[in-house]
Amino acid sequence: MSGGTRCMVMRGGTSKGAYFLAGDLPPGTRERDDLLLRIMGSPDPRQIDGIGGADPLTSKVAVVSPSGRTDVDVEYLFLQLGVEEATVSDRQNCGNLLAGIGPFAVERGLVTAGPERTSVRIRMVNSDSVATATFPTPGGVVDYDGDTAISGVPGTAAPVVLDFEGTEGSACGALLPTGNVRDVIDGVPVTCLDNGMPVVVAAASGLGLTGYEDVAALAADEALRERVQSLRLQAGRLMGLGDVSGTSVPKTTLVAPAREGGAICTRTFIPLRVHASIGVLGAVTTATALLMEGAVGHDLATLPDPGVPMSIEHPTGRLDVQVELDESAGRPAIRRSSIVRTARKLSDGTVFARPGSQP
Ligand code: NQM
Repeated sequence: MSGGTRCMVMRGGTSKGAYFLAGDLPPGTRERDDLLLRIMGSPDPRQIDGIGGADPLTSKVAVVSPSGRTDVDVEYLFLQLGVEEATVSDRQNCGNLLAGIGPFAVERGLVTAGPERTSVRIRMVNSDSVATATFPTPGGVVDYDGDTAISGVPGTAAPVVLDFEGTEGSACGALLPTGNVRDVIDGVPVTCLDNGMPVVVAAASGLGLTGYEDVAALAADEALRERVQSLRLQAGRLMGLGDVSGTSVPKTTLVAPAREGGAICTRTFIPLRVHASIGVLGAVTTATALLMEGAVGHDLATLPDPGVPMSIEHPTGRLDVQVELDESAGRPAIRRSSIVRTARKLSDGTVFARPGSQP
């Protein structure tokens, strides 16, 4: 057995992942990805011989390094590992694992904590955009405890405030990558948007659904899965992403009028598995669509007053996001996006990968 690899396991928002310093991993991408797959236990539906949790939301890796840029503290590369497939993708970002990056950077000594709270400027390598994470560090030590609750996580924890910059066109190069506010694919009106995550927004009714179905019912609907796949394959081309059959983006979010007092009700496919809630940047992108005149969902949403967070309902609760859109110049532009998450250190130590000779 090898000497193992230094690794911290953290819950970031409603996801869980393995956090590494880049310097603790092999420098070559092939060797790094091979090691990470063996550490997580992929490919295997149960990831039984690794530390992955047999779900895309718990088969995630964050690779963190000091930044050479003067306006940024650390670089964060997100890697989505397949569960049943031996895939490692850097084509999407993860706003949930992002919540753990600031605390991890302090824990590993990359950033010196302030006496009460610390703000860490993080370059999200996948999208070449920046997020500032602010979290409590009383006495210069990360405090994970607090009274902020987020849907999908039991109990409460310390808030991590995430402010995004430059998320427009994160993977597609433009906020409206097809050039249109609305397109029609397979007869279904959609809005294809990228404000941190490429997302295809469609009305649930456009697919013959109410939008309030539970996750199990949606997951069991084979015909729906095929329709979602057809939508995203065509949308992927229109969005300039090429053939997206083997990638985790774009996501598809189905929207319906809110029924719990929020702005909208959502059901999201990542890319075909039904999300238990909704991703952070996926929610930021969906909220952006709702604000846009003419976009799918705009007429279905109950929009809050400017400056008030928008509450996105999902299968296990709500996610509140703040997006400010500027449509004054004719072309929509993002003024600000932010969100509050929590994170928690679950373990810190050495992880041992299964030997490399196995498939
Ligand atoms: O959208 C799931 C998640 C995510 C990604 C996904 C995410 C985001 O819930 O920023 O956080 O969309 O694959 O962690």
